[in-house]
Order: sequence, then structure tokens, then C-alpha cells
Amino acid sequence: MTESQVRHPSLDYMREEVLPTAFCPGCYNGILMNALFDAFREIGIRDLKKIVFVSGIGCSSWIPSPYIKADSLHTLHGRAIPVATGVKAFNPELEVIVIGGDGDIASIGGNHLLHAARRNMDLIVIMVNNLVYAMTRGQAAPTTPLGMKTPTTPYGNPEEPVDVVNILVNTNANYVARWCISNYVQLKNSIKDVLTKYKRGFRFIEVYAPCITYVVRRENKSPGEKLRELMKICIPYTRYKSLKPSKRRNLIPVGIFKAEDKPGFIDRYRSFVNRLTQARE
Ligand SMILES: Cc1ncc(C[n+]2csc(CCOP(=O)(O)OP(=O)(O)O)c2C)c(N)n1
Ligand SMILES: [Mg+2]
Repeated sequence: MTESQVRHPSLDYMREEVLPTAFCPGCYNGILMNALFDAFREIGIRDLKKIVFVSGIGCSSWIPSPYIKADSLHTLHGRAIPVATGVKAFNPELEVIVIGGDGDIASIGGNHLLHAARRNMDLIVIMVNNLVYAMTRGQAAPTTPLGMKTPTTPYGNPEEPVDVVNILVNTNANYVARWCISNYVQLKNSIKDVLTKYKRGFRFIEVYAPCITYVVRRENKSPGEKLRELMKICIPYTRYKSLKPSKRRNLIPVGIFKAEDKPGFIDRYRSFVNRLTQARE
């Protein structure tokens, strides 16, 4: 068998009829997809019948729909989390996974994110932070670093970016992690964590993966060069915290910031309804 005839194991979880993907050559979304599929395989999830994916609009929202062989809802920009909440509330037996962009989840959908975390809603949310609104051609997002040039900030972004992980750590969310796309094993292990050890409540993973076309190419770097750079600048948050603020510039703190297994909204709501029903009887 020649190399070109070897079937890629990720194809077990993909709809081959819609390939190739619409992603730009070198886009890091492919690495995230492989991490997701490796996690499924290592856990022993063979088909995805118990998983429903929900996404909004954006490049990263294409990951589940149409490419993953599972039920998925491709919803409105910013509204993936409320739709996912509805799916989970209707059928708590399903594992509901939201995959979306930083614009989708932290900008237009930021309010939904905050309240799903406050409720500790039983959802897994994977946010691809590519630093821009990629699908609409690279405009600045709330995650765009200070000073970065984009088509809407041609003289450099005058605003400070939001740190979603920092906000979510201080909510009722059960699990909060950030990994760079260069942290393949850690990212895969986090996905395994939220599918096995931490199965309840709100579980959030930020994947820091700068857009190849509108960020990396503007820096005159290849996808491979940027990956090697990320390997140096993405450092454990414990080490990041020990540095003087002046030394932290351009570094990305990564790790599992919070991992708890408190009952999520579904369990809380069930016991709430049971209590009310018993009181009436
Ligand atoms: C309500 C609404 N507003 C704006 C848009 C236009 N729009 C489509 S995708 C997008 C941003 C995508 O950025 P992000 O969510 O970060 O995903 P990415 O493409 O970067 O993965 C915008 C503004 C839309 N489709 N619907
Ligand atoms: Mg984006």
C-alpha cells in the first residue's frame, strides 16, 4: 500500500463527501479537528450518536458542520450557546459541544457565554481564538491584541483585548482551560478530560490559534514558523504569573485554570423540580 492509499484515521469521524474542507491551506482548524478525533478514539467513542455539535457563523463554526459525522446545528452568528442550552435541556442524555470563533463566542455571543457559565450549564464550549473575524476578512475582534493592524484598525488596534479565560475562572463554570494550537497533547487531553472526568457543568476550552490568512501571513510567517513561535511564547500560567508584568508582554499563559465537578444546571434543575413536586404531593 502506498502512502497516498493509507486512510487517515480522522476520516472515521468525517463526512468524506464534503471534503476537501473550505479552510485555507495551513489553517490551524485542521489541527483542532485532529485533536478532537484523537480524543474520541482514545476514549473509545466510535460513533458520535450521543454527541450533538452546535455552532454559529464563522470559519471555526464550519468544523462540526458540515465536516463532522454527527448531528449538528449550524445556527446564527453569536447564538450557538443558547441553542445548545435548548438541546441539552430537552435531552440531557446528549453531550452537547459548541465549537465557534472568538467573535461568535466572545463578541456578539459574549452575553450568552457569561450566563451559561453563571448557570454552570452542562455544555462543552471550544472557542477558537484566531484573534480576528476571519470569515468576514480579518476585521478586529474583542480578542485582537493591542496595536495589531487589521483592515478595521489600519494604524494598529487602539483597544485592549478581552481575556475570556480570566473572566470565566471567576464564574460558576466547572472547567476552564486555554491551550495554544501548538500544545497538541495538552489540548487533546483537555478534550478527553471534559468528556470523561468532568462530565457536568460548563466546560470551556480556549484554543489560541492565530488566523493563517489575516494574522500570520501579515507577519510574513509561514504556518510552520508561527507554530514554532507559539511553542516558545505559550507558557504555563503558573510561570507566567511569577514574571514581572513588563516581562509578560507577548507571552500567552496556558493551562487548566479550573477543574471542578460541581453539579451543573441540569442536576440542579432536576432536584429543584423534584423538591417542588414532593412538596405538592
Ligand atoms: C448577526 C450577524 N452579524 C454579523 C454577521 C457577519 N459575520 C459572519 S461571521 C462573522 C465573524 C466571524 O468571526 P469569528 O466568530 O471569530 O469566527 P472565525 O471566522 O474567525 O473563525 C461575522 C461578523 C452575521 N453573519 N450575523
Ligand atoms: Mg475569529
